[in-house]
Amino acid sequence: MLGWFKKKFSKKSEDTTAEQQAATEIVAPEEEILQPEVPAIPESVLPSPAEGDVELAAVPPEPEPKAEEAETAQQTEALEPEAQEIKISKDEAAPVSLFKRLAEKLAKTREAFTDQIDSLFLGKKEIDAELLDNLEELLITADLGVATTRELLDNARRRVGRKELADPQALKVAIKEQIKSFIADYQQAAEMVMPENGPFVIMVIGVNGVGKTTSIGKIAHKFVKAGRSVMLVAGDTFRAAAVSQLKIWGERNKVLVVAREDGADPSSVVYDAMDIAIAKEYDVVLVDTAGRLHTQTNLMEELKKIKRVMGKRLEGAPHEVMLVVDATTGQNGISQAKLFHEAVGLTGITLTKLDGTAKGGIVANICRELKTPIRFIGVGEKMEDLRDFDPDEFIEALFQGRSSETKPTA
Ligand SMILES: Nc1nc2c(ncn2[C@@H]2O[C@H](COP(=O)(O)OP(=O)(O)OP(=O)(O)O)[C@@H](O)[C@H]2O)c(=O)[nH]1
Ligand SMILES: [Mg+2]
Repeated sequence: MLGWFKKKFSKKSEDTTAEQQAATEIVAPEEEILQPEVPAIPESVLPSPAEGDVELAAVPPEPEPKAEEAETAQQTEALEPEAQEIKISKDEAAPVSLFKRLAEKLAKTREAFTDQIDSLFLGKKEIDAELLDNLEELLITADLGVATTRELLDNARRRVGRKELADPQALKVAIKEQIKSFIADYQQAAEMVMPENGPFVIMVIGVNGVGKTTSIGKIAHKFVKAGRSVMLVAGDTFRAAAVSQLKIWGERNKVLVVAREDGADPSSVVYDAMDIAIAKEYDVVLVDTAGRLHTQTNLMEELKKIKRVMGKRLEGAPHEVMLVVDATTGQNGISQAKLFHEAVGLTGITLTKLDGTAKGGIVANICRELKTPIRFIGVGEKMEDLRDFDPDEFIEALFQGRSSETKPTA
C-alpha cells in the first residue's frame, strides 16, 4: 500500500532530523496508520467518520476547536460526507493485469496512432518519397506536432540516405524507437519532492473541462491509500457546481473539503485552507482552481495571485503546480501548457482522457516540447482510473498492447 508513495516521492533534503523524517517518510506499519497522531481540528470542518473504515484513518479523529480555529471554521464550509464504500484501486494488483488494463484503456489511442503506422507500412517493399510523405502526414495528424515530426523524418531520411535503413520495416522500427526515446528521454524524474516541513501543496490548473477536479479526486485517493491525510480546497468559486463536485470527491475519499460560498475570492479560500492545513498538520493539500482559457489575461493574473498567497502563507508552496491537459485536444494542449508555464511555472502535467480518442503522439510531443514531467495519466472517469506515468510501461502498452500479446514491462 505504501509502495506507491515511496516510489513517487522523495524527501527534499537528506539532512533532516529524525523528527522531520518522520513527517516526510512513511515508516508506520498499516495498523499504526489507523491511529495517526494528528492534532485536533474544528469539528465543523471535519468529515464524519465511517465506522470501521480503514481509509478514514487519515482524518484526525477527535476534534477540539480552539477559539481562533473556530473562527476560521465559521468562514469555511463544513463538509459532512456520508459513509460510503470506497472502491479499492487495482494499483497493487499483479503487474501483468495492471499492464493489461492499461493496454485495454489505451486501445482507442493505439488504433488512432500505432495501428495507422502499421497499416501505412503494410505491403510496402521499399522506402520511397511517397512513403516518407505519407508518414510525415500521419505523424502530424497523430498530434506529434510539426517540429517533432520534422525531427523524426529528417533523421529517418538521413539514415535512409546512409543506407542504415534498408527497408520499410526497418524504417518503421526506427520511427517507433525514436518516438519511444522522445518520451523516455524527455521525461524527467517523475518523482515529486515532499517539503521538509508542513503540508505538500499541489495547485491544480488548466483550461475548462480538462479533468482538473476529477484528477484531484483520483490523486487524493492515491494519497489516502498511502496513509496520508489529505485536504481538498475548493479554489474554484466561480460555479456552485464546482464546489459540489469537489465535495462529492471529498465524500468518496472521506477527506476534508474546505470551501466557501460562490463568488468568494479564491485566494482567500486558499489562505484560510492553508491555515487549517498547517495548524492541523495535514500531509497533502490539493487545491482545485476554476477552468480558464490560457489566453484570458485577467484570469491568469488570478492564478498568479493564488500562487503568491500560498507562498506567503507557507514558504515553498505550492510545491507542485500541476497542469491538467486533455489528451484529446492535441496541439492546443501544447499552447496551453506554454502560456500556463509563462504565468505560474509548471512543475508537472496530468494528461487526461487517454482512454478516449486521443492520439498517442501528444505524449511524445508534450515530453519533447515542454520538458515538464508527466506525473499522471487519466484513463477513465473512475477513482482508480489515474495512473502514475511510467514511460516504459506506457510505450509498451501503446505499441505492443494488442490484447493477445500483452506483457509486463520490467
Ligand atoms: N474518459 C475520461 N473522462 C475523464 C477523465 N478525466 C476527467 N474526465 C471527465 O471529464 C469531464 C470534466 O472533468 P472535470 O474534472 O469536471 O474537469 P475540470 O477541468 O475540473 O472542469 P472545469 O472545472 O469546468 O474547468 C468529466 O465528465 C470527467 O468525468 C479521463 O481520464 N477519462
Ligand atoms: Mg473543475
